[in-house]
Amino acid sequence: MINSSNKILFVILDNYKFERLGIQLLSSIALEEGYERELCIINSMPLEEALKKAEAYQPQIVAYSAMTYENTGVQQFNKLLKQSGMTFISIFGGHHYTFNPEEIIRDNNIDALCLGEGEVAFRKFIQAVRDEQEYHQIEKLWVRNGDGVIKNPVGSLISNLDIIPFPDRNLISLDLDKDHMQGKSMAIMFGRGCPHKCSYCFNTNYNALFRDSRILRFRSVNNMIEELKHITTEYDIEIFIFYDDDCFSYLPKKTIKEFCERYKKEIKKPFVAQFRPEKVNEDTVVMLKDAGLFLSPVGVECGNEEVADKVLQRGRVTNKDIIKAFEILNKHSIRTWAMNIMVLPVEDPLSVDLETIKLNIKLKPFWSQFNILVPIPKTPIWDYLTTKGYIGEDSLLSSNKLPSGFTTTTLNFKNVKLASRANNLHKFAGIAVKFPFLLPLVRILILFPPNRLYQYIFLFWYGYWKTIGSYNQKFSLALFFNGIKAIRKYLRRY
Ligand code: B12
Ligand code: SF4
Repeated sequence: MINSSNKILFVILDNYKFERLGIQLLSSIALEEGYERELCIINSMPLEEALKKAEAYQPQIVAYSAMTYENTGVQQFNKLLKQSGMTFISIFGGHHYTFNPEEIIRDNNIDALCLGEGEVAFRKFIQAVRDEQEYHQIEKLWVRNGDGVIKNPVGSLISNLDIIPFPDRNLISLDLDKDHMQGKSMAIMFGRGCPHKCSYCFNTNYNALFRDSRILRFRSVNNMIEELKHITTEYDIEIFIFYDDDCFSYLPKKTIKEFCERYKKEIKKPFVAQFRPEKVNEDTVVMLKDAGLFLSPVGVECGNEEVADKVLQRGRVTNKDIIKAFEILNKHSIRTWAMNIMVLPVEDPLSVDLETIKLNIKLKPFWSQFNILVPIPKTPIWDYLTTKGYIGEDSLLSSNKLPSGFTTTTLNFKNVKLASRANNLHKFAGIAVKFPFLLPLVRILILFPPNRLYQYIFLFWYGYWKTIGSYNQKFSLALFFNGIKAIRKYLRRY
């Protein structure tokens, strides 16, 4: 017997001091449908306390959202809640469940899971639960039914994004002064979907799953401005961050112009937006800069064109395109943030990484971020890695450990020495781009075994740029100690 408390508990493993627009949107829908709602962030407290918090709330529905490497944690939490004798319906959603439903639904503690965008399905689901109706025949949901599972079709993507309510930004309480890494900022999205097929990204398979839908979709300028205004009246915000992978790369110029004119008049806040390098064009940059664009992350990824094309499947983008993109952005004094992937599955990852660093030096970016490749199951690169023997079929998932793009590679390289040096190089890559004269010294430092000192150097450098460096946040002792605490927690966990 399920309780009828009309309460939904949203559960995530961590929020990494960022917003999570997915559940924030679902939370708005819950409120619209007359539910009370609460959030539990499992890793923000001892497990016992998190379980007690959930039990005390007595939810009718527990809604979990997770990325692949968070799934073990939330699945385990749900199992413990079910074992405690609480009566609730559990529903899971997010990219991991979209791509792995067969494996996930084997867990009897999971009552339903959602494939793809949740807004419509979740609304129908909670309406049915509230009204004590059947909830087994809803598009996008796989629902447990006695001993069996009803697998409804995935349906299509939402074509009109303006029908989606604004995210419930009170769900995740972000202390905008202390807790937020990039100052008083909030995330927002202009659109959804990406037409590219990078091998390490979810989009290739996502787009195949929804091949009959329009992939690239945008909200109207009116709808965007309305939400931005709503945020600025409700919160003390200094910066907006567009989460979109590449919205201004694909929005028609006319729409960008209309948006910039209104943003400049009605919102007037600095903002961050990212680009695909080959899509950076000067007219657009000028309009955006005038409206408030001050920082642009751009995917550089790999300096070796052949590896970028064959292994990362970056599409038609050359080093020449990348150099041109940075020239334009630098010329207009936009802070450029080059994003790169290191320790790639090639015979000599060290040489490729050195090529990437050298390309970055040419770009003169404001700062360069380097991540070690974290492979995601059900992406093209995952298949490549298993076929070529870089990973076992489910070795990373069964290890119950979060692989990290900041520490060491999870891949098995034939030449262990080269891989270890590439791991070391990653720790100094950002510094070498900013101070190229240090590159010869770095080449010597990487010959030593990987160690904690190198790791700390990386995390301090990364932490600096992620907070004070790029976003111009004011330095404070609270921020500094918060940072140290985060680094210690991070190193303990991995
Ligand atoms: C912003 C972002 C982040 C932020 C915030 C995380 C977050 N989840 O919001 C930060 C920077 C923290 C982050 C970190 C990482 N990220 Co990230 N991130 C994104 C990004 C660009 C946008 C997420 C977003 O807000 N989307 C918009 C919202 C509306 O969509 P959504 O969250 O998917 O939610 C919808 C549905 O999935 C569904 N849904 C979601 N939850 C639920 C729950 C229920 C109950 C239901 C019914 C439905 C449902 O309904 C929602 C509304 O339609 C996505 C790519 C993308 N375009 O989605 C990658 C993405 C989620 N990240 C990804 C990865 C891999 C990572 C990292 C592991 C990267 C790394 N190498 O370190 C780290 C993980 C953290 C860590 N361990 O360090 C992958 C996840 C793939 C997977 N299989 O899980 C994605 C898909 C990108 C990719 N490379 O393919 N990320
Ligand atoms: S361009 Fe970005 S979002 Fe698009 S497929 Fe490549 S990595 Fe994914």
